Amino acid sequence: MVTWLIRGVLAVGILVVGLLALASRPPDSPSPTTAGAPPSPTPAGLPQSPTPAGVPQSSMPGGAPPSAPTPTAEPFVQRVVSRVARETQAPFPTSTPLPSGAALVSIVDFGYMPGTIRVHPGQTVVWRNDGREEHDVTGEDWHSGPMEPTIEYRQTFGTVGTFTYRCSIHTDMTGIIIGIQ
Ligand SMILES: [Cu+2]
Repeated sequence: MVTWLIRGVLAVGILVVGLLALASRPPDSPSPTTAGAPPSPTPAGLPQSPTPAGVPQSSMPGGAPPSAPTPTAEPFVQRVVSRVARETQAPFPTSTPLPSGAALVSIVDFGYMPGTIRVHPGQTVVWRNDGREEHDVTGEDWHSGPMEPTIEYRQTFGTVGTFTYRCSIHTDMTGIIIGIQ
């Protein structure tokens, strides 16, 4: 009899513990487990709106962090671009050498071909108007004067340096002479 009593007490105790556990769980689990409809309004209304709103707002003032990564990315891109520019500097377009050793720049409508050439000190550059329009070659202190089609103009660069020129008739026509040793 005593054994049955003990077993009964244990069984009742287990039942009570189980019931207590079930009773304590409902408040927590009912929302996700029991009914999806009723629980959702409560958790969604309380935690979602107040909490997310509160967190973003507090972090929004910290809008500084987002802006910080941007300046970091820009220098990186510039570094890559500068490296590309450095590597492409070597194969500058070269002009067609004339039998005389002069460098030929063809003037077309509306540009100089090639737009950038390298010459050595003392080398003569010949511009020839291969276009149908009138052009000229205007440097810093030298000027070809108006050049009708087929007309040529010569200029010798005796020093190392970069010399830019343009067409005074069509000012967006520009060219560069680079004197190298
Ligand atoms: Cu022109």
